[in-house]
Formats: sequence, structure tokens, C-alpha cells
Amino acid sequence: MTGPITIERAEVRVVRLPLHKPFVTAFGVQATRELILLRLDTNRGVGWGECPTLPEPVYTSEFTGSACAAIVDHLLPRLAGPLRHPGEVTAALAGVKGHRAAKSAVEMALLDAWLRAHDLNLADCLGAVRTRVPVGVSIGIHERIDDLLADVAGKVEEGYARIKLKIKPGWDLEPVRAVRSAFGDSLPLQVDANAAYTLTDARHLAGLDRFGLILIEQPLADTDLVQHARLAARLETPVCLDESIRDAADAAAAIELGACSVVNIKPGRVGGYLEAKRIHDVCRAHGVAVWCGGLIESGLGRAANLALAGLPGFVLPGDTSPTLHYFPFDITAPFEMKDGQIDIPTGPGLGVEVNEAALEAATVTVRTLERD
Ligand code: NPG
Repeated sequence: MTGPITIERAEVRVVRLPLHKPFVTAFGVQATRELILLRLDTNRGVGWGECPTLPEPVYTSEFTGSACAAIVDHLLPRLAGPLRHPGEVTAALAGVKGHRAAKSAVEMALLDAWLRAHDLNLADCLGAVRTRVPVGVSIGIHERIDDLLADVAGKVEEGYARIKLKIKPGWDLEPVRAVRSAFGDSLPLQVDANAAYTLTDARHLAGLDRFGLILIEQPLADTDLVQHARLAARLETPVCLDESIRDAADAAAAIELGACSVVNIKPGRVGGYLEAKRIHDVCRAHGVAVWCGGLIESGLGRAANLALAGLPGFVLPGDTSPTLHYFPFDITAPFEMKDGQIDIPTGPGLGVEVNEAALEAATVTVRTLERD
């Protein structure tokens, strides 16, 4: 079915998924995972989007409340007319500054509806070159080294293709040293600082060089591109940027400055899957490795992230662990990891279906908007 796509009804739903255990990072403790799910009913059928903000503006400036308001008051009103293709969403929303996670949810829902109407799959549409992707896992900050080692042992046993340790000042060299000495040098290992250091910590961070890490992710503040370039020149460990990269222009600037040699791409952080692909393209053209990050998405976001991770420049395992690693239940069917890999969904659109009973069980609030 071809022809323009028009939004007829929108449902903005805040859901809360329980976590098996709190997720601890340098920016705080998440005891549950609150997400915004967006259902768009269009003249071409239904599409689902996910906005992976946190309840507070501690990872980026967005949060649940700001994203709901952005979607309802500023983004959907700009999409009242017909669109020929979801690729037109970026231009239609360009007048709204920032609010990238909110924009990503809207674009994702329109992509899902449009792809389903054309019986196309997201991975094929983005240009994926593989049918399955290697999967890494992110391990939060622990209070005790023994607990960390037990956690890592479980993940190694499950067969993850790489382990990422969250670090912060006071929890960095020692946990990495302990993991290396317990699991050996061949364990694919990287660390994520979530912007917790400053350039004055350069000498301390160089202490990580002897552990043969794949990379150190976002050691300094998101706006510190020049400082990251200085740090990168002083470390052997490759510097990867996450929070600093909001779009393809940021990626180009970071590469030009020598601020990173690896980029973590999270569609929810950069305004959607199409901008994520543009960042991939810029990095690939410059020989800069990328990998797919995670924001503890539900199965909807995870399915779309797996599709993105199938692109050729994604040469490192992503934070795409099966959602049941985090949640006792999910709103889509669970993903299965085999030999450290997950199959990219192949169905139309995002390739997964929403389980209505699970969705209702997780729902905190729903706001419905009808076209006048
Ligand atoms: O598997 O999705 C995952 C978690 C990966 O560690 C991860 N994400 O800082 O990168 C991060 C962190 C995060 C999670 C950030 C939730 C914000 C919200």
C-alpha cells in the first residue's frame, strides 16, 4: 500500500517495568525502568515507538515529564499533515531544538507503521548486512568486589560476547584489576564512566592502560570535546564517546578533533534510527568503529536496536542484552541469546508485536489524542 501517511490518533503511555535488581551508575540508581511508549494509529495502520528517557534529567537533559510534554505539545502538532515517507520527520521537527529522545519515539512509531504498510523490515530498510549480532552486557557498580566477580562470572557463563563495567571515581582501577585477574586477559572487557571524570584525572585513568581494555566510554563531561581529545592523546585505551554525540555533526566534529576513536550510537540519544544511521555513515567513512548502546529499552526499542546493529560499521558487540536480563517480564516476546548472539527480528516494521496484557500490567498513565 503506497501513498501518504497521516496520524489519526496517538496514545502516549508511561510504563514502569520492574528490574530484577537496581541498576547503579555514576549518575544514580534506577530501581525500576520507566519508559514512554507511543502508539500511533495512522491511515496506513498502527506503529509503535519508545522514548527511553529516565524520570530525572541525570543522563541527558531530557526526562519522562519533558519528553511527554514535547511529544504532546510540540512534536505531534507538527506532524498533523500527511507525510510521504518517515524520512520527512526530521525536517518536520527541525524547528524544535533538542528533545532527541522524544523525537526518536515519534520517528520510530511512524517508521514502524510505514514499514508495516509496505511489508518491509527495519533492518533491511536501514541496510543491515547480518542476520544476527554479537551481544555485550553492561554491569552496574557494585558495593563489593566479590559481588562484582560473581555477577561477571554469571555473564561469562551465559556466553556474552563482551563485558562492560560501569566505573566512577573510587570504583575504577580496582574492579578492573580484579576482573582481569579472575577471568584473564582474553575476556573482551570495556568500561563506561558516564562523564564522571575531569581532565585532571588523566594520569589516574592512564592506570587502566595496562588492562588491555577495548575502550573507555565517555570519561569526561558531554561538552568536553577538546578535553576528550587531550585525554585521548594521553591514553593507550581507545576513547569512545556516548553522551557527547547528539547527531552526525557532533560525530564529525569529535573525529576531526581526535576526541574519540570509537562511537557508541543510541538512537534514543540522537533523535532516532535515521540519525543513528547517519552517524554510522560518518564514522564508517572515517574508519571509526561504532557499536550500539542501550538505554534499558523494552523489547520494542531492543528490536529496533538489533536492526541498527546489523549495519556494516557496527564492528563491536552492542549493549543489546535480552530484555529479560533486566526485567522479570517484557511487553514483547523475549529475545533469545545463543552463542553470545541474538537474531535480528525479520518481521515487518520493528519485527516484534506488543503483548497487550503485559502492556496494561506495566502502564502507569495513558494520554490519548484524537485528530479533530
Ligand atoms: O543494556 O541497555 C542496556 C544498558 C546499557 O549501561 C547501559 N546503559 O549509561 O550507557 C549507559 C546506560 C544507561 C541506561 C543510560 C539507562 C541511561 C539509561
